[in-house]
Amino acid sequence: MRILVLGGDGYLGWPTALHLSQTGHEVAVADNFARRQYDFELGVESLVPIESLQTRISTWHRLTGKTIQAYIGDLMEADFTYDMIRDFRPDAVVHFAEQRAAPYSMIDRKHAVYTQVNNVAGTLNVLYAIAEIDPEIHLVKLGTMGEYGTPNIDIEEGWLEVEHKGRKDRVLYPKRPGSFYHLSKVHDSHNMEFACRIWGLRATDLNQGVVYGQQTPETALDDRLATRFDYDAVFGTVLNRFVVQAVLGHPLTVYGKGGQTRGIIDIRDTVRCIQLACENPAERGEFRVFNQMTESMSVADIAETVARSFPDEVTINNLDNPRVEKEEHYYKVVHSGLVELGLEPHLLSDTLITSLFDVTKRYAERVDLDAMQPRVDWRGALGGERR
Ligand code: NAD
Ligand code: USQ
Repeated sequence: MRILVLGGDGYLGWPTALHLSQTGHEVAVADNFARRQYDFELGVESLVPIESLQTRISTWHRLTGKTIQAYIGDLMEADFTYDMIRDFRPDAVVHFAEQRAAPYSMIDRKHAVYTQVNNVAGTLNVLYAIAEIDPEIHLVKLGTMGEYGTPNIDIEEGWLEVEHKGRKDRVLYPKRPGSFYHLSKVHDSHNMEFACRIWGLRATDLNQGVVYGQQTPETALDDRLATRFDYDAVFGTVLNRFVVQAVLGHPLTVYGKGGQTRGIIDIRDTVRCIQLACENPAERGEFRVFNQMTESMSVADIAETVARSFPDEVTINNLDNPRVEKEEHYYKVVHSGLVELGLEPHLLSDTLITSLFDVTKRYAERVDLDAMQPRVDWRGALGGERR
């Protein structure tokens, strides 16, 4: 298949592009390097050094003989988006290209507006381009488990059968997310469902849990193919942060009681899920939703699992929670769709955690300890930096 990976320079987009190329697909990537720019803005960088997109692509070509085409531009620019889709003529578009950090979206008004405009308008341009150029193209879009929030009932895969006053219907599962970033994904989901229902597009919304890990078989082939590994309080995700903290002897930063439970997934399963979604497209007119996670864990359990795998003393520090979220709640998620397509999950294991320790030790001198402290506070209408 011809697969266009939007956001192909990012943490997940790059390993996904390599995996799809390795499994025989014709791959192109697109990116505007916004992610590299946020690093400059925040004064942080990936723990693992990353090469330019051009070096990554030429290294892959030298090692495997496979070619990945690159489109450098912004999805907010409709002309760029249309020209790219006309030029590459993909069978599937995999869309990772959004601002993806909840704390970044909660810094202030400017960052909230940027996040929602970038994410929602970028996706609208993609939907229009597909509808006008070739409605057969399958859109595989990264959503998030955080769209659902933490409801007091089981979380279904995107849709809910309801019975109300004796009548039945199938409706989009109600959403109650926890940040302006997570809300941008809810808005995207509604726009995609509308485009499928009204224009007959085909789309898969992958509500992914928190990703952990840094290597896939393809990125491990050469240091120049490495993907980023963020540990700072804005872009670092919880398990990756805890591993870096454990190696450095820094207390693990559990927000509040740590009872908040999340769906999690290994980066090796992320790339496989995308492959499965592309190779088994949704039907024309179908808005298909999968919950892309493999297990649920509370933040406290994640901290204890990391601490247990570490030979030295690791302390756990329960910080005042800078976010507004339930720290004790029901959490039961249906996530069978991707397993039915053939996913064989890697569950969190000591081996994975130990391999992350090795990556962290290798680059430990690059860590900026100040970047570990959460400074973005959800409270109050203005959110903003903690002083
Ligand atoms: P990332 O920030 O590393 O990658 C996103 C890429 O998209 C970046 O390279 C960025 O430069 C690019 N981009 C952003 N806006 C763009 C635009 N307007 N035009 C062109 N390129 C643009 O993020 P990631 O961790 O790889 O996440 C990828 C996707 O997966 C996101 O949509 C995110 O919401 C979703 N997701 C991530 C996780 C996680 O734990 N990392 C979990 C669930 C869902
Ligand atoms: N947390 C801590 N300590 C930390 C960091 C986080 O206790 O040092 C807690 C948070 O309070 C939260 C949970 O861990 O309850 C997850 O936080 P996170 O920063 O790992 O994840 P989140 O903000 O939800 O965002 C990440 C990705 C985002 C993706 C989402 C999937 O950045 O792109 O959409 O995970 S999900 O959580 O399923 O919505």
